[in-house]
Amino acid sequence: MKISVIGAGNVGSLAAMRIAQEKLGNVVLVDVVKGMAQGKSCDLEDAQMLLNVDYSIEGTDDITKIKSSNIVVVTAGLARKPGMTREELLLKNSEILKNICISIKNYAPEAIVIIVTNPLDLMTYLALKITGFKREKLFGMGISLDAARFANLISKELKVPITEIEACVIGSHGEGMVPLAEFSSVKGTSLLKLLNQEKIDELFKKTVYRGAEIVSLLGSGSAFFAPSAAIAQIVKIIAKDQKQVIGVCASLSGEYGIDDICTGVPARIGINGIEQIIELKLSKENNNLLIKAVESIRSLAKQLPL
Ligand code: A3D
Repeated sequence: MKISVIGAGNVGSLAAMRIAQEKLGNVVLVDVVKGMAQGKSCDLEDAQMLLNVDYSIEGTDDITKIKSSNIVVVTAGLARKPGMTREELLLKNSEILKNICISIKNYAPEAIVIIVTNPLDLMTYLALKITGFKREKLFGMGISLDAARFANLISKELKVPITEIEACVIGSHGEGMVPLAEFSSVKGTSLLKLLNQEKIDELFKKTVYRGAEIVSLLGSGSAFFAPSAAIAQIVKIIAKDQKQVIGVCASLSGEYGIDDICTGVPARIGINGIEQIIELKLSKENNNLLIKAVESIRSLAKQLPL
């Protein structure tokens, strides 16, 4: 299996490392900056003996090397600066993504594409429109990271191992995300039975602003350890055809009463990409929050260079 990662910055290079070390396929790491992807790939190759793992990784500044990839992950673009919202990245990253999508269409037309560049819901929508790929084959990573952040906060609050937690988040990868207490649980017991509403609301808020908290602590750049782990998880589900249900940013066609917009929903993923979008039975309140998030994505989508 050939897996290309476009963008060899913090998220892309760590994702490439995780994918290579898990032996999910032969990795090609691409960056527009001359020497960067090559340098990082040489460094990653050198780690093989120390880790006692054999893997294949090649770095390049030539995007045509993504030719015939089975999976392409797009992490190219600017990251958020302190105080900057993901939406402010919209115009700059739209231009970067547009050119990359044209290359993917030309050189890797059969690939399953995972978009990571922010603002995620809008970049996934733009990539679908530019490539013309089916929604099954092109979707975004974002909401599974948000669920992992929610799980971490639940684990710390209840002092239970993270492995006992199911956490569910839908909606936009941004301030319009909707953490769902009724679909989150510890060892099968609903979060609603374990925490009062005030505590749950506090965890929701912390989850929504977790990315911004990390951006402000780092001082420059945004999170990369958990995002790269979330990318590697999705790549693994596809490469191993695990048919696992996970949150992804997908184009909706009537599900949840929403049409022609991308946002985070649970989906069953396998070797061919999205196999099924799962429609959760949402409370009226959460349904309204989802619709509100989608309206905001739809209004920003008007600014996309389409
Ligand atoms: P950073 O470390 O700046 O890396 C971005 C890389 O993209 C740089 O090395 C650039 O040289 C490269 N690049 C720019 N244009 C091109 C191009 N045309 N072709 C190839 N490479 C190019 O940022 P990062 O790795 O921290 O973040 C990358 C993107 O992912 C940003 O848009 C972040 O906002 C986003 N991100 C999303 C999530 C989600 O959960 C969705 C999480 C973390 C970061």
